[in-house]
Order: sequence, then C-alpha cells, then structure tokens
Amino acid sequence: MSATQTRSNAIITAAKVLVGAAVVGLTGYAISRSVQKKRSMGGACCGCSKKSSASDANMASTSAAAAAAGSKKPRVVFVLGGPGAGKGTQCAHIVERFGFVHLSAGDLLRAEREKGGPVGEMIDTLIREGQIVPVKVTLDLLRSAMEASMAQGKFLFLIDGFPRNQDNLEGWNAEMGAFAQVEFCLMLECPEEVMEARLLKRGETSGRTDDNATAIKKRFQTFVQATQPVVAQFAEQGKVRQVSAADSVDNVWKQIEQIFAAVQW
Ligand code: UP5
Ligand code: MG
Repeated sequence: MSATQTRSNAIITAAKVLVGAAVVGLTGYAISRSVQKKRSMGGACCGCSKKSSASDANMASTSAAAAAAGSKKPRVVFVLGGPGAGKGTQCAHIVERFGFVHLSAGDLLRAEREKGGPVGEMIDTLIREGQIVPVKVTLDLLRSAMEASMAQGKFLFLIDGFPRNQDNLEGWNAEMGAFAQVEFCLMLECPEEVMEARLLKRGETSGRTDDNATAIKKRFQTFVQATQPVVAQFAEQGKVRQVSAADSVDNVWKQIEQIFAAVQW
C-alpha cells in the first residue's frame, strides 16, 4: 500500500470514528427527548397502549422535524443517473418550470468539505476516490437544507445524486421515511462513453477533483455496483421514471417535462 493510500485510509477511519460518535450523540439526544416526552405523557407513547421503547428514538427526531415544519409533508423526487448523465443540468430546468427546490447531495458535500476538519478531509478523500460518504453526513446536510426551505414555505424537492447506495436508502427510510413523501425516482439513463466525454470536457474548466479519467472510472464502478441496485429497488415499487439522457439537453428536457407535467404538484 502506498503512503498516500495509507494516509487516505487513516483520514477515512478517523473521520468515520467522528461521524460514529456524532451518531451516538444524536441518538442519545433523540432518546432523551423521546423519554422526556413520554414521561410527560405518563409513560405511554401517545396516549395509546403501546409500550415506550428506545427504538422510537428515530420517530422522535422525525416527528420533531415534522412538527417544526407544521403538518404539511415535503414531496421529494430523487434524481439519479450516472456521473455526467445531466442530473444538475436537467434539475435546473425542472426548478424553472415547476418551482422545485434543487438539492444536489454532491454540491452540499463539496460545500461541507470547504469547512475543513476531519469530516471535510474525509469528504475530500471519498470524492476523489469516487466512493460514497457515510449517510449520516449527507442526510444531516439534506435535512437541514430541506428544513430551511420549508421554513420559507417550499415543499417540493429534487434530491439530486442521492440515495446512492443501500446505506443511503436505509438511512433515508429510517430518518425521513415518515417525514417526507417520495413521489418517484427520475432516472437518467446514459451510456458510459457519452458521460465520460462530457465529464472530461467539463474537467477542462470545472476544477472538480473527480473530473479526471482515473476518478471518472471509479465513479462509474461505484454507480454500477452501489447505485443501480437502489434504482432497481425503486423500479420494483413502480417508482422509477426513466429517460434517455444521451440526447441533446433540449430533447432530454422534453421527456422530463412530460413526466412532471403529468403530476398534480
Ligand atoms: N451535459 C449535461 N447534459 C448534457 C446533454 N444532454 N448533452 C450534452 N452535454 C450535456 O452535466 C455534466 C456535463 O455534461 C456538464 O458539462 C453539462 O453541461 C454536460 P451535469 O448536469 O453536471 O451532470 P450530473 O449528472 O449532475 O454530473 P455530476 O458530475 O454532478 O454527477 P455525479 O453523480 O458524479 O456527481 P455528484 O456531485 O452527484 O457526486 C460527486 C461525488 O460526491 C460522488 O462521486 C460521491 O463521492 C459524493 N457523494 C456522496 O458520497 N453521496 C451523495 O449522496 C452524493 C455524492
Ligand atoms: Mg451533478
């Protein structure tokens, strides 16, 4: 193993320990809130006969978020597709035409990386390697951004580039499942050679640390191994709307516009 790889592994391990500690801290916080709430209700969970349990902790944090935003549920469309499929490009059109809030998980992570520290270093390393950041980090960023928009009365969200693997999906379901309504997953289907050409072209000016031939290959591998199985699960539930994304921006948009226009937002 090279010195660079050893250092990268050490950063990832240290940051995962930190993220793990944060999870324990947050879970403890949620449990203590849950216990306090139940104590004030005489030990019953909600006035029903169900016994209180620590496993209600997730529900406690979820319902706290829901209460903070009032009773209206956010409606979410996940936008998935390989690296360079055009997720960000098409999300901009959807925002303009249908008034969604666009949250790119990758953009949120890149902004968080700029804050530095061990978590920033972990994000930096994982993005360069085309690997997926632990769900706790991404979900905290997504939830904060959603809550900020909901406080302004915005309830329609495009979540771009998430969930990317099983860990992401399970984290979302546990933390947000009861809080947000997932309408469908928009899947941008595009051959690798088309995506690669787009990303290499963009890499000439983007400054993105993962827009180079080596990182692009790793991103493709991660997409096939980790993200496509998640899309397959949405498909089993009849929740995938697929478009062919290899065409021009305008022609891809025409397909997407029809899909969104068919829904009452
Ligand atoms: N372009 C777009 N559409 C075109 C078209 N129809 N015809 C011709 N050109 C087109 O487009 C890419 C380029 O192609 C642009 O130059 C565009 O003009 C052109 P873009 O719209 O940016 O495509 P997009 O699919 O958004 O590509 P992006 O590179 O953003 O996809 P990734 O999924 O790789 O990137 P993301 O930012 O989502 O994630 C980056 C990394 O963050 C991940 O690899 C991972 O390490 C990490 N991450 C997580 O760990 N967890 C998450 O939940 C999310 C990200
Ligand atoms: Mg993008």
